[in-house]
Amino acid sequence: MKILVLNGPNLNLLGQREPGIYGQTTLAEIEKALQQKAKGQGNELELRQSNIEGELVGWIQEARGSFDVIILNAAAYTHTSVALRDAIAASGVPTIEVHLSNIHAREEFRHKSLIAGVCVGQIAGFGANSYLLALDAAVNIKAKK
Ligand code: CA2
Repeated sequence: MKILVLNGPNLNLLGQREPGIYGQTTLAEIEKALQQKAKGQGNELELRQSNIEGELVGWIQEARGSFDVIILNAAAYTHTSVALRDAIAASGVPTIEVHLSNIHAREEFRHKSLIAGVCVGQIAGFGANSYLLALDAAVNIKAKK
């Protein structure tokens, strides 16, 4: 199975700033752990990060026909982007929403996810492990198909 892992704005700074909220693990370290786990599962991963909303939209559109599942941490765009929501719905690729922090236990503006309604499910609050749990969920989605 082919899985596309997308990370949104500022996640490239992980482990370098605000370790109190987002932990000390860098994005490169998360990606390495994901690659290792995916290899063990026999899955193929492609990992991308962008600070640009339109770039994320383009990647989601292009995923149709090329990827079986998308794992997406849309970061701040989670709470603002109708464009990302529409792209997920249009692509038809099952998408798992991921967050490092528990967005429901934080500021009120983070409680609302505009993408949640078009995703298969949401994994939030487990730090870097949220991504690894999402890989398990991806395998489960595929197995059910
Ligand atoms: O908890 C998550 O994974 C978030 O998607 C992270 C976003 C935030 O806007 C969402 O509400 C929840 C923020 C990502 C910014 O990451 C940084 C990492 C290090 C330093 C500064 C920002």
